[in-house]
Amino acid sequence: MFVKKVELDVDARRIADFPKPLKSEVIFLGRSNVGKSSLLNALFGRKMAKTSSTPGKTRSLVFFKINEKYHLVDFPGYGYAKISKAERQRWSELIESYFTTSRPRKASFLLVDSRIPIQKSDVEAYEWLLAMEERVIIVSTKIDKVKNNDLVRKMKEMERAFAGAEDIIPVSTVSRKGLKELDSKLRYYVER
Ligand SMILES: Nc1nc2c(ncn2[C@@H]2O[C@H](COP(=O)(O)OP(=O)(O)OP(=O)(O)O)[C@@H](O)[C@H]2O)c(=O)[nH]1
Ligand SMILES: [Mg+2]
Repeated sequence: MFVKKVELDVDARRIADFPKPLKSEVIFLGRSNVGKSSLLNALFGRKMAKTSSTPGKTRSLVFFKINEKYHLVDFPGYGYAKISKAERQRWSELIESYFTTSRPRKASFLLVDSRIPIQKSDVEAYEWLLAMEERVIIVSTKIDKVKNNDLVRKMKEMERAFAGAEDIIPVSTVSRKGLKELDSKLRYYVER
C-alpha cells in the first residue's frame, strides 16, 4: 500500500480554509454516491472519510495528509438533485475556486458508476477537467455489481466517452478488485 500514514488535515468549507500546499496533491471527484469517500478509505486502509448510502454526504473539500507530504482531496459529489439551490451554488463556487487557486495538483481521479449509463454530468465534468489541462484518470466504480460481459461493454463505452483519459481503471471496494492497480497509479501520480 502506498499510503502509510493518513491524517485529516482540513475540512474546507471556504476558500480561506484551504491548507497550505504540500509537495503534491491529487483529487477525487465524481457524482454523489459514486463511491469517492469509500475508495479513499480503501486506499487508506482505514475509515477516515465519511461515507453514506444516501447521496450528498461529503459537503466540503476534505484534505487528507498522507505520508506527511501529500494531499489527497475528497470532493463533494455533483449531480445530486435533492440539495437546496443555495447549497449547490455554494459547492460549485467552492469547487471552482479550488481550480482557480494554485495547487501542486498532479492528477484528477474522476469516478464514474459502472452500474448505470454514463451520465451527461460525467462527460461534462470530464470535458471541463480536460479543458483545464488536467491529467484525468477515470475510475469505474462498484464493479462487484456488474456482470463480466456487461463490464467489458461498459469499458468500451467509457473508452469512447472519455477518450484522452490517462487511464480507465475498474474497481470495487467490496470485492477489492482493481485496488492494487489503483494504489500503484496513485503512487505514480503523487510522486511524479
Ligand atoms: N456495491 C458497492 N457499493 C459501494 C462501493 N463503493 C461504495 N459503495 C457504496 O456506495 C455508497 C456511497 O459511497 P460514498 O463513498 O459515500 O460515496 P461518495 O461518492 O463519497 O458520495 P458523496 O460524498 O455523497 O458525494 C455507500 O453506500 C457505499 O457503501 C463498491 O465498490 N461496491
Ligand atoms: Mg463522499
